[in-house]
Amino acid sequence: METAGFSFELALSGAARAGVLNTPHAAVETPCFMPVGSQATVKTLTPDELKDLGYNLILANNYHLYLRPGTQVVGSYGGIHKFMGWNGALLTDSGGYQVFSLSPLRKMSDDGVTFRSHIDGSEHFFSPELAIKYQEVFGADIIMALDECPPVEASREVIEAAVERTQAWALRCKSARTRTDQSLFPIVQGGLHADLRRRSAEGLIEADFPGYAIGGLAIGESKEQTAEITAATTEILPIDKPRYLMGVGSPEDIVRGVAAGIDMFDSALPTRVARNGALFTRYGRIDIANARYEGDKGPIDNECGCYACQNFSAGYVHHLFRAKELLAYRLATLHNLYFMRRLMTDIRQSILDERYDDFARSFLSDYKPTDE
Ligand code: PRF
Ligand code: ZN
Repeated sequence: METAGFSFELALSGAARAGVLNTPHAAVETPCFMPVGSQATVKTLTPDELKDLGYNLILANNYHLYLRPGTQVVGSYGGIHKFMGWNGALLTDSGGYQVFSLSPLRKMSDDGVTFRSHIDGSEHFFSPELAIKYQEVFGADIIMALDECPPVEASREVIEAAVERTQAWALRCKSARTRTDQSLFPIVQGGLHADLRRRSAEGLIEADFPGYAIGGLAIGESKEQTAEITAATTEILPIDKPRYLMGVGSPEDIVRGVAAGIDMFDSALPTRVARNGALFTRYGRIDIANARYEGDKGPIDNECGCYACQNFSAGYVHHLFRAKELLAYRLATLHNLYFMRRLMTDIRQSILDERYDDFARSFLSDYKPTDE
């Protein structure tokens, strides 16, 4: 099925790629980072603030919104866009991964997955068909196939079975579609096994989708393993379709992911760590709650143009965190999302200027990662 209003144009493509992802609600410059708004809100910010930061594609989640407020409720508003007052582009994750990471109990079969709500313990069932049905009600521009994401340390047999099931489910998701204005991306699984990644990718490519996601990474393996498997997978994926690395990530992981040919990223990390007082700078994260910022008259980051850095001192933001004032979380989120947006703009420009290798080398030598 062709998707109305959707196309991907590559402006420049070596290993690292710069392009534009056209969706019904926005033309998105890639590589892009998508802020996470699982509950139909990017925590602490309004849609206007996200737009002002330069974002026009954000993520929401089928699992969370199906459980609360419920598919019917969101549907009664006409979908997530209208429900949350967001007129940019939207992507919903299918919920496969959240069932694994959040549900206290689940039972997988070829039919689908039975799970318990992490909110009230009630029992629910997702099949590939239902995951599509709910995502069609939610109305995102890009929707994801239901997948099985086993733990990275699972046996080869378990991961191989997940690859087969994820493949079968992707085909069922494709057949279950009734809307023509949403693009469906399937998800490559296969753990850390290069041959299973290849089998997964080749099977999905055979079925021809408008874009491909890489799942099952950034779930506890080393950063070297993430980079290696990502590169081994993008090598197989078609050049002219967008590639989305799910749940990545940190600034340094994104810089490496772009080098491996990734176009789209999402992660709750920048917004989550912001609410813990961890603020990004070119040299790594600072902990604004640290005593050293008490009374500091300078900005959080003197290279930053964000609202927080332009209007407040580091010492004031430190005080807000110490006092657990709500403005602390807003200012920190504004700062980290500004940083991510700026990072993606710099990445894209350096690809267009054909100097991405230099950019990545210089960024990675300045930026001191924090473990998390
Ligand atoms: N599958 C889905 N969503 C995801 C993942 C996955 O494997 C990951 C793994 N990093 C993040 N989000 N459906
Ligand atoms: Zn700032």
